[in-house]
Amino acid sequence: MAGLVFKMTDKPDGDNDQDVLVDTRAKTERPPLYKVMLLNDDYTPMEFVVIVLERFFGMDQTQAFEIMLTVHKKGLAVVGVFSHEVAETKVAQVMDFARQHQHPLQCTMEKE
Ligand code: TYC
Repeated sequence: MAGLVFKMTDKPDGDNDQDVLVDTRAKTERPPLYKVMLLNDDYTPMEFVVIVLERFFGMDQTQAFEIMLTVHKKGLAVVGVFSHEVAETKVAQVMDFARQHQHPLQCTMEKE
């Protein structure tokens, strides 16, 4: 990484007035991450939410029950943090599964 480098424009007279500052530092930005959240509602059965957390978020039954209860009591909980593409897939999978079973469960994503 050379840092900031001055580069002279190809002027025959070589005057400095039009020199250009070129930033050659390596970019270290990581892609943004997205929180996937489940929202509480009054109708989706607790057992269904536990299944969702096991099936789509790789939780064991103890973890899944705990997070389900957090959503039930607090209104929502973050159930995972993913790249944009993976987060979108998780949200779509949960929403499809809920729709198939006619439950109003809502799953959303938000930039971290
Ligand atoms: N509140 C629901 C009930 O009492 C359970 C529930 C938990 C629903 C979490 C949605 O994301 C949810 N049956």
